[in-house]
This record gives sequence, C-alpha cells and structure tokens, in this order.
Amino acid sequence: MTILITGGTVVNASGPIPADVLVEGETIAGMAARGSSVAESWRAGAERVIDAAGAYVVPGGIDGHTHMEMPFGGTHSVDTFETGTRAAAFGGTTTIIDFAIQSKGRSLREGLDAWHAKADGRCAIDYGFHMIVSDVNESSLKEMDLVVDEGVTSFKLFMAYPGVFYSTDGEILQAMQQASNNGATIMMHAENGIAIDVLVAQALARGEGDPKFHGLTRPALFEGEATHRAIQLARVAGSPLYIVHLSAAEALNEVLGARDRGANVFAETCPQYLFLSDADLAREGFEGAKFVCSPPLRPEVTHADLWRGLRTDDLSVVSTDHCPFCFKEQKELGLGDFSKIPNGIPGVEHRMDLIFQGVDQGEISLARWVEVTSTTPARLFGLFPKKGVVAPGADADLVIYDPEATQTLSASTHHMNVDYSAYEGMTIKGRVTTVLSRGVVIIEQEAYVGRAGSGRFLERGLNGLLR
Ligand code: DUC
Ligand code: ZN
Ligand code: ZN
Repeated sequence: MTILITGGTVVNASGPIPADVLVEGETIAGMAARGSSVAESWRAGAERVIDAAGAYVVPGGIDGHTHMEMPFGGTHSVDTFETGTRAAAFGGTTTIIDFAIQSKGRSLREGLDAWHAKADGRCAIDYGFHMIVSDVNESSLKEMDLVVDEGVTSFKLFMAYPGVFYSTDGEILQAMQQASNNGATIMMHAENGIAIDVLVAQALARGEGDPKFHGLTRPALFEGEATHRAIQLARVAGSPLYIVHLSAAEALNEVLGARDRGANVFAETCPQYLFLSDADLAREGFEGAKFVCSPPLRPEVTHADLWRGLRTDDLSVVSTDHCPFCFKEQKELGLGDFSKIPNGIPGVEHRMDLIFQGVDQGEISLARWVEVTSTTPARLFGLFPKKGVVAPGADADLVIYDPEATQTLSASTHHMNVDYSAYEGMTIKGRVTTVLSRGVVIIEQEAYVGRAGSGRFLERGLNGLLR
C-alpha cells in the first residue's frame, strides 16, 4: 500500500522540519518539503492520504526495557506479548526489546527459546530480545557468542537479587570480558543486593513491613556504589556498559564522571523516576505497593537531576522497565511484608506521552524527546537506520502525534492488562493519533486496527554508538 502523510512536521533527533512522507509497502520511500511540487506529485499515486496538519510525525518509539510474562516473586507479570505490545502501540511505541531469561542451572538457549515461543505470532509491533544471564559459567559464557550471532546483542547482569538473578563481581567480570570479545553490550542492574538483603532482614525483624520500607532498605548510596563498581569492572574488561533504570543522583554522578573520562558507559532512566517519588511508596495503607519497583522511587528532588541528565546526554535513553503486576492478588502477596511484593510498575503505554511532558514543560527539546525515546535506543541496540529515524529507506514505523490534545491517564482507559495505573488521574498534554508499523496503520481514532502476530523478531546488530 502507498500512503502519503501530508501537512505534518517531521521530527527527527536532528530537529523538526515541515515535510510530507511517502510510504511504499513497509518502507519510507521519500520525504519532500511540505507543499513542494514533488510532494504534490505523490498525491495521485497514493492509495491513502493521511492529514497530519498541526501534528508531529515522529519515528515510532523504541522501548528498550520491558518484561512481558516475566516470572518474578512467585508470580508472572500480567501483560502477555499480545496485550503488552498492543498497549505499547496505543502509546506510539513500535518496537520493544524484552528480556529473555536464563534461569539458574539452565542454558541461555533454553531461555531464549522460551521467550521466542512466548512472543512468536503474538506481537502487534516488532520486537527484539536482550538476555538476562543469571548463571555465569564456562558454557553460558560460550553461549553468549552464539546468541550474539542470533541478533541478541546485549546481556543483563544483576548486582541485586541474591539467589535469583545475582552474579558475583568475578562472574560479572567474566561476562564483561566475553562481551568485550564478541562486541555485545553489558546491561547492569546496579544495586548492592547483598547489603540490601541485610537491611531488609533487619527492617522485617523490627516489624517494618509496609511498602515504604522497600524504598528505605534500598538506599541511593547502594545504587551509587554498585554503579561505581560496575563501571570499574567494565573499564578493566573493556566492554561497553549500559546502566538500566537509573534512579538516583548518586548513580548519575558515577555515570557522568565515567563518560567525562571517555569510558563507554551509557545509562537509561524511566518515566517513573521522573514523575513519581518515595511519597507514592509511602501512600496510605497498602496503596504504596503499586509503586514498588527496583531500584525504588526516590525523593522528588531527584527529578530535576534526572531531567538535567537527559539534557546533557549523561542519560541517553528513556525506557520503561514495564513489569506489570495487578494490585489485587499479586501486589497483595506482600501484605505485611514488603519483601514479598512483586517488583514492577506498568508503563509501556505512556512512555512517549510522559516524556513529551518534558517538552511541554521546557525540560527537553522536541528533538531530544525523539532522540531519547527512539533514535538513541535504535542506535545503541543495533536497530538503526531501519528504526529510530524518519528517512527514506527506514521501516515505516511512524507516529502522528497531536501536541495540543489532552488526556487523563487511568486504569479505566489504558490498554495494559493490569488493574491499576501508577499515574491515575494525571492529565497530560499530547496524544498519539495514528501509528504505522512497517507501513500498516495499526492505531487510528483511538482504536487498535492491527493484528496480533504482525510484529516481527528483530535480529539486532552491535552497539551503533561505538562503530
Ligand atoms: N526491577 C523491577 O522493578 N522489576 C523487574 C526487575 C527489576 O529489576
Ligand atoms: Zn533491573
Ligand atoms: Zn527490568
């Protein structure tokens, strides 16, 4: 199908330009100055013309950190690949990268096959995988090379969650050395889990079981310390390092110091760390359980640090760490004992919208909005230039975004398969009007018109910021 998108302002990471976009089949075939004779000549051959007057035309969002159907804390995150990718599409995200998990005692192969089986034939948008390595040994280290050849080019390791995902510094160093040879990027959950577990046990022994103690037992200093340690390990091993879900100024300072010294260190933050705080975790009764994630929500003053980090590129990406658990029955597993509350916040649907508030409020530019939500994740995770840019030859993953619309976020209207919204009642500026995934309209007039299974697995290349 040939589609012409006219009258809009195309926004790339390089900035906004008034331009019309021609889509042929799955690909962007051309861009021409709005109203030019070239653009007008495209009208006759277009089977469909989409009027984007007054709207932005941006590359589809890339959420580089999601957990669909993730086993955690004795339960599973509730979005399937079908429901989660559909919700993502509603919010203008056209690619997710989810975390396939190697369980302890199992191979990477088994974990990756299991994730392919969950996602295959179900996704509304394109998807890739990172791999969580929770058992570093001779054979899993070798398997890392094979997995890279299959387009899974980044590995997450954990300094937290002893007994589950945790790796020792020695194991982390070995995985980093392997990545330094095969070109993969190491992603790090940087919190000192051994020390945290001591604080958790002490708090519970004192009878401190409310959700707010989840935050108090995971201090920002432990995130800063672990971030520092991860950086030194990566520098010695010579591997690129990507700090996931950075939440604290203490960790940001480590990242910016390393980047200033020229280390290949990158970091993401998530909307929850920019808009929510430890005050939410301390809400009345058990309400705070809705806000339990790790690292935990920090004091509100941190928001300004994180927005600054996004402006200065010390934070390069905004992903969601989408990991939804229902309040009823799932979060409730931790009634009276915060350590049993499954960790995670739903967010895949509203990342583009929430970060757009930063544009509306003058925290970041329009171009930077596109850069941190689409272009940089595309480059960093080996998807550029097929993804992350509105340009001839790129996949026609396109979002038409109305900057003047308003919407109120609520569990009663969102499309994620979860019974609460962390942003319930929040009124925001801007809204997706139309979404194309590889040239097919999948969202229009607030309805999903796509098909489960149209999303394809993406074999990713190596970190494009380094080559
Ligand atoms: N943090 C979360 O909040 N949930 C899933 C895993 C993680 O690291
Ligand atoms: Zn994590
Ligand atoms: Zn995560």
